[in-house]
Amino acid sequence: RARALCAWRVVPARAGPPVWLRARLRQRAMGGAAAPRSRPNVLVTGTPGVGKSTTAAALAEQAALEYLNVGQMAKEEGLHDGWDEEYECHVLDEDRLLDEMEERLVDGGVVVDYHSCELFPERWFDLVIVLTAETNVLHERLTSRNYSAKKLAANMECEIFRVLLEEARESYREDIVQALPSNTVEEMEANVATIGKWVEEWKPAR
Ligand code: DAT
Repeated sequence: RARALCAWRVVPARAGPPVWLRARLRQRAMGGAAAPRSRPNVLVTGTPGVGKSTTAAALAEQAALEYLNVGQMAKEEGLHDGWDEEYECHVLDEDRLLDEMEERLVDGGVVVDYHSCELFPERWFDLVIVLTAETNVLHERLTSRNYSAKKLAANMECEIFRVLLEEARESYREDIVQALPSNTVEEMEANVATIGKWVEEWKPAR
């Protein structure tokens, strides 16, 4: 499967189970039940450049959620384990990252921003938003970043084949996964308003 390439990612293990299977095994070990929380956790995912950071930060402000940018957290807390030549990115220290995230997500009220979603336990999130952008829009946004031609092509392919949407549908209950277009500022504002309203109306399961 094509992969979104950004500065950070969990690189598939050369040996041993793939990322999604590691997530399932971890989930089983930690217990599969949804944790009781008074506010929802939202995951904002999608190919690099679709507008995750912009949207998630605006949503956090509007809905009074905590914003958690996974790549930034990995950088600030040194949660890395070297550099991967093939994927041109830092390799995340998956176990430490997930342990730290667990602590921050347990009480709810967090919006998480990351360009992959299969590594997180399913029970962490109440809503999974997959942002999308049209090819020409995304291409323009990504060429203004200093990505290699290879990285640019990999991310374009990832978007064209809706890899993140498929990954989200395979990793989470289908009724909590929602794809939203993010080509224009108007669309972004509408998305923030829609998700913000959903957050406001959310009630914990009894
Ligand atoms: P990501 O976090 O998915 O990598 P970003 O939030 O950094 O993406 O956005 C990439 C660039 O595109 C940035 O310059 C802001 C701009 N942008 C994001 N969402 C947009 C939208 N809906 N309309 C117009 N520009 C947008």
